Amino acid sequence: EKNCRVDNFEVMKDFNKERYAGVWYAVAKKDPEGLFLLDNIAANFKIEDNGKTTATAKGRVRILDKLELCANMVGTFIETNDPAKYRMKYHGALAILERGLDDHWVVDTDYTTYAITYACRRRNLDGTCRDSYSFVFSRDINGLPSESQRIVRRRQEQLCLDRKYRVVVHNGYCETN
Ligand code: AZE
Repeated sequence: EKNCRVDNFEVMKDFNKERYAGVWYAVAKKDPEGLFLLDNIAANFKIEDNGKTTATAKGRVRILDKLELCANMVGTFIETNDPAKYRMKYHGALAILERGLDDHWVVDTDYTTYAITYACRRRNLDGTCRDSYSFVFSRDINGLPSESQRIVRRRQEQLCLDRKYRVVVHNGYCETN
């Protein structure tokens, strides 16, 4: 029987943050409740000289009901006992943008092609997730090869999020806005 308790979700074994660094393009996402990055989402992970991970992320957002812009977000990563499970503090370069503290779990990656990340913001009393988001990242803005898609599909099922993802469009919006 399927176990959808968040504490039982498997994450990347022997996660290597150095190999994970660099640019990742979101090619699919499962949205949380409320405001979120819409499309044209790219993240750049860096390991600072002190060993701490930071990331910048861009993405199109709609705020104040009708204002569309490209959000420049900054995240700092707090390590936990599990190297693949971070707490991510984030904020927007503009004060009107969101800020918050989310989980950032690297569920699986081969470092060179694909990655899948997961964040549960609110849990139900039975330990399942009430409000989550998840990204499928690709090193290639044009998407994932079918071998990686197969792996990602299996991980999405293990996160109890199968069929909850939408494709993330890249049309250059955040290169120019
Ligand atoms: C992530 C990649 C690593 C850095 C960051 C990420 C998350 C960003 C958000 C942004 C939300 C913005 C909103 C603006 C109105 C995981 C993509 C910072 C969650 C809703």
